[in-house]
Amino acid sequence: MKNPAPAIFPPNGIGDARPTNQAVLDWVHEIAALTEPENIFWCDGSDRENEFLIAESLKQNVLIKLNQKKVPHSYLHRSDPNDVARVEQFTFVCTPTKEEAGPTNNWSEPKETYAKLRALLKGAMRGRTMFVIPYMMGPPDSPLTKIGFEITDSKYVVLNMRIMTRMGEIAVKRLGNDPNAEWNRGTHSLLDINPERRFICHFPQDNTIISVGSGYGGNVLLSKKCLALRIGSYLARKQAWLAEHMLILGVESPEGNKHYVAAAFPSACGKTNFAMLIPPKHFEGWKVTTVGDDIAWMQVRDGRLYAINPENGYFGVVPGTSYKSNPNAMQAISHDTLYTNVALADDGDAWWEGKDGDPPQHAIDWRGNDWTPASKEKAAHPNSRFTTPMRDNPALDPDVEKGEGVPISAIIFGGRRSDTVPLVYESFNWPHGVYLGATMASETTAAATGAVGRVRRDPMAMLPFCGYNIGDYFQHWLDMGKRLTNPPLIFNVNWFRKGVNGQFLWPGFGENMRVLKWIIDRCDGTGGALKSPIGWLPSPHDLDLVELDIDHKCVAEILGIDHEEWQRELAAHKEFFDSLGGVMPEQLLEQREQLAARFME
Ligand code: GTP
Ligand code: SPV
Ligand code: MN
Repeated sequence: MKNPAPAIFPPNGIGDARPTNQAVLDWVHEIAALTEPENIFWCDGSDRENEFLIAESLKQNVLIKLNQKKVPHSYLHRSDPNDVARVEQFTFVCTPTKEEAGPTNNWSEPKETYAKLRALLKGAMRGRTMFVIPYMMGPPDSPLTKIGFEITDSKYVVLNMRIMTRMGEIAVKRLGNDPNAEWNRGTHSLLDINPERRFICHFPQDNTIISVGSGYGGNVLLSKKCLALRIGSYLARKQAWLAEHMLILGVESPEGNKHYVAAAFPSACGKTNFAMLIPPKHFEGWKVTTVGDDIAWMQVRDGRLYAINPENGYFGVVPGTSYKSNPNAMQAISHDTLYTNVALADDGDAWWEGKDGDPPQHAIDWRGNDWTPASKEKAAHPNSRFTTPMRDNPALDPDVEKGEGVPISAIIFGGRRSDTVPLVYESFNWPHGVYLGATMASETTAAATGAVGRVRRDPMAMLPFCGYNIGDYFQHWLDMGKRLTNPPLIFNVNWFRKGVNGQFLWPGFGENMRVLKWIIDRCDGTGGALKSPIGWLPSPHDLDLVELDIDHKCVAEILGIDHEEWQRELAAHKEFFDSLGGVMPEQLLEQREQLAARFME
């Protein structure tokens, strides 16, 4: 391969962490020859580089400076109004056969897709700078840690990747010079931010991602959903581990008894909030710590499941975040934070629906228009986000850098369900727990484009993120269970059940500690429960509800199972399994039969 034609930029020594691995260099040169950028910027992730890129972004209106007294080192980015969430309908898994992608993924043929994307990328970076971002997913000394390179023509992507991943020299070093080393190649170009030319394509067999036409979050921070989940899940099956859409938290009793739990909730269904939970006053001395808020990579060691958080920062939902709902997040995002699509108050502060205090009398909304409390439109987009380093979370777990990960005592599945699904219940065993995950459903949210509030099956919260055939994924979960001599217990939770008046029955947020406590008690063998057709259910006295202002009727209602609703639920499980065709593991079909039979007892 010849040297790339484009100049190195900037010339003053910033941004020159050049990869040393020839395979990476060859690939970068190939993409440069295709996209024809004016400059190549080899990102090193240094402070100096970051300051330079922020200054450039301010000049070019990619960022708006927030009031530095109120939110030091923090900036606002407004994405194109047509580009504010993940686009599941334009997300593709490009395996050689359609069967490998399976019934839940959009599939397109790899060769044709490469050709189509190459045509779109041809000359796409003319007159622009091409950034090469080396990044590492996972702590430096973990066997699960992966290396990726993202090529992008977006400064906003570089600034975000620096927060979300371990970026720069550290990744280049870890990869080394072995031409056969495993690393992910990610190419991103904004093109013209046209929804008709927006494609997020994954080539699992090639460990390759190509994303074009978007500048938003999960579409373009290729480390996150694309590598850590879609490509990650594909590699995980091959390499016998798990890549999951899960938070990881630690919970420690006043006596120092500590457990870790991992929880899969769909997008915008409470992972970040649960991971940063502050126990209510009644639980004085209890401590909840965060390992991760979105993604867990898990491996089997000595018959136990161990989890790492591959990320380095949080890309979290802003609306609803307040000192009341999530004080840890509020502290973390009070400085050194990139805000995307929130409102800009006249005093230069960021504002969003659900923030503490009164709304400003006037603000500029996420689209850049005037806004007042009388406006019909929201000031912040419902999927507006913060990007903030995990280091700034006051509740960060001390073992977040531990290479072997943290041992998982419980796995929790949960969706956003107005009805049917009780506050919490426990599976009878691992295969039954896998069934709970496989049949999870949730009301859709603003995290993806499309209708909001529609109940859909979202197995293990991975519907949009599983990089291969979902039937094989379920089988992989069942197989992993066989290797666990000391498996985590598996639970299902629902913070979002509503009463007849349409209000949430459960206060949620910090009060979820009460549910977490029961889960821990079950792990320790001390929690009480009743056997029900759907699993082990706490009765009201099994939950610690002291000092909780809640109606006894509400508690009974939220812990109850309605047989008519569950007949509909069972039918929905069948319908979902049927829609997957022949890929369903026999064992899960049997689980459904057994569940139906238990309702007949
Ligand atoms: P992604 O980053 O999209 O994967 O989302 P997430 O699962 O981390 O969701 P997050 O914690 O950001 O919560 C999303 C929304 O759910 C916010 O609007 C929260 O206010 C709301 N939410 C979170 N926890 C609770 C809860 O316990 N009860 C209720 N009622 N709402 C909650
Ligand atoms: C999600 O949608 O689950 C997210 C946000 O965590 S994004 O990175 O945009 O996918
Ligand atoms: Mn997520």
